[in-house]
Amino acid sequence: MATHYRFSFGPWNLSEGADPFGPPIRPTREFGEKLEIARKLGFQGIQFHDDDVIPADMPASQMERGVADVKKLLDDHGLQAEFIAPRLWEDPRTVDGPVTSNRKEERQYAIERSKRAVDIARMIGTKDIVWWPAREGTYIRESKNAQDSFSYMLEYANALLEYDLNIRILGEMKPNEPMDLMYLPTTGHFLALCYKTVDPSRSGILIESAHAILAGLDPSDEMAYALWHDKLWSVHLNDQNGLKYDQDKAFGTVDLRRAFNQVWVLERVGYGKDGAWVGLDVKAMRTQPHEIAFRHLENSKEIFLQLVEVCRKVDPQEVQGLTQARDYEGLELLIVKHLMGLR
Ligand code: 3MF
Ligand code: MG
Repeated sequence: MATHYRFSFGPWNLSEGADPFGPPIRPTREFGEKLEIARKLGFQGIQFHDDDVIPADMPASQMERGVADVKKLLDDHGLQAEFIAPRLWEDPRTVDGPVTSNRKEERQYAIERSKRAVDIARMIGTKDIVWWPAREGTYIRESKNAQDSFSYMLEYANALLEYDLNIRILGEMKPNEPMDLMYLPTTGHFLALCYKTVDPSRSGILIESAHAILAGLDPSDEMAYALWHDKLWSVHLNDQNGLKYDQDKAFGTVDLRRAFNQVWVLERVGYGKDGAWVGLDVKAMRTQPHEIAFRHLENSKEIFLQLVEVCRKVDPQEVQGLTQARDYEGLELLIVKHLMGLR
């Protein structure tokens, strides 16, 4: 199918299947093998954490060479780097949420590590820095001053925006996990922060479907709201079965109608025609055999493209007629029939 959409995923989406209750169950794939899978499945981009590119402790003198090696591998596979996301949740210095930590030296670590991620982004050829503030929140409310925390988050964003005038920051908000309660838990919260930064024009949003669902919100409305602000700069499409742990299920596999609504919003504004990516953030089931532990990616992409087809088949005049007659029951049946392949 002819499409302008460009797709990406992160190397963590081809994982060994470990979960909090069990060890890895599949062998680790070499990075090159992951790129080969991306190419074969028709993806155009790879999302990176900073240390997916080079180790966090690689000396500065070796960085350029290290990043160039990865860039060459990407080029060889016809792939681009979509974004770099500083991994601010594994190092012991990040335990209290480095950006909002009560310790100054840890807040400093967050900024230094993220400036280095900006350097990596420049070297690998992307302007986009994704900030998932994984541990920026609290286990108990009394442990931090919330207002101070918001100021630290603003200072962090400003430090990066000022460090390199070409980069954009994309906030990827999530209401909980790993923290009990996270600061700036939704798109709307981060949007408000965007307008307070030193450069709102370079401060925007990446929306992950499951994160919106975990916040009890509808991902398509969240996307529409960010689009209305001209700030939906990327997405992490996936699905989520209720208010449980973050599941990262293949797109459209839990609630097809909800997935359709997201595609409908994106398709109707021509999302992606300016180069914005359709990013996936999906996890293979732990039961999936190694040799075919990429079908969650393949399927998510296929389901997205099929839903684009469904959107294009829905007759706008029929929708308009039903809307004008306020026959929303009729409109609902029309959409459901399309989703059942009966139209
Ligand atoms: C967590 C996530 C993360 C981010 C990634 C890039 C591990 O729920 O979605 O995936 O997407 O860190 O920001
Ligand atoms: Mg994500």
